[in-house]
Amino acid sequence: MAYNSILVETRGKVGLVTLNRPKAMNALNAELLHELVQAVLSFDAEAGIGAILITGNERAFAAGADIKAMSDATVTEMLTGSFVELFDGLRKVKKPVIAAVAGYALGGGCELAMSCDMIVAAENARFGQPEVTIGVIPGAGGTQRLTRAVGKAIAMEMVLNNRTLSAGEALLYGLINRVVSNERYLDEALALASELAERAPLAVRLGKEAVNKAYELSLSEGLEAERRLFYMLFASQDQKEGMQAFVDKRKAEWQGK
Ligand code: DAK
Repeated sequence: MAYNSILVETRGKVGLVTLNRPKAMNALNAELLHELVQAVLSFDAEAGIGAILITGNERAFAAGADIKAMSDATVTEMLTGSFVELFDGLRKVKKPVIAAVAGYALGGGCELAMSCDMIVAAENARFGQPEVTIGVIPGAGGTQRLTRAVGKAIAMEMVLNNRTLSAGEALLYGLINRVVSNERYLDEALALASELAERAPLAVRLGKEAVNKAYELSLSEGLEAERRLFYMLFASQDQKEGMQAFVDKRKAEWQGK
């Protein structure tokens, strides 16, 4: 499959998608988003792939939706456009998705990173929701995912007053998983993704589903959902293999069944 605005490759069991509009700071236009979602979903369907990594370049993960493409849009065009549906496409992904962020992750770029399951950031990463500076608010999950991640106080400052977070602040406030040097962030994210790709696939998949339930459900509903997913794993060969391997003091061999 040929793409214009992204680069796609596999590294072992990791599917790597690189946003590739460097001259526009990887601004998310319809083509890029469409290609991104298509590539991620096809990695999700590929048997040999266990985890997916999304990255940008050293200057920008993504500086948001493409303002130039959006500036003259009417409300009807925004309402009927595919931006949010494409974004929502990422929610269908069953395998773990990691964002490796260097430079700017602003607006839709920050929302894209937050749509991933984990974020590895370079020291130079900057996270922000600057929409207020162009007369709008976040529209792809920024006010919701950010508030759940960093809490109301910091989210209010970011959304209402364009406060940006350094990588260190983002780590402190719980937005990201780790901060790595600018030279090593991609390698580190790849190592994390490779580690995930070697784990029991069904347990990883249901673990992701269970954690995501915590966003949607009350505590008792979430606990109920978790329990059902937990029981379900006892129907898998991997549960038998994992526990037997522990008893035998050997490394488990996962089948994903
Ligand atoms: N869109 C289009 N082009 C962009 C861009 C963007 N978001 N960000 C940067 N660029 C372009 C610049 O225009 C410039 O292009 P040329 O002038 O060279 O042609 C090139 O990238 C380099 O940028 P700068 O010259 O500005 O570089 P600097 O290092 O000086 O500054 C910067 C980098 C990232 C701080 C700055 O470019 C900047 O502030 N960019 C805009 C950041 C921003 O405001 N982001 C939020 C966008 S709004 C929706 C839901 C959600 C959304 C949309 C729809 N629906 C529900 C339908 C999301 C909205 C957003 O994300």
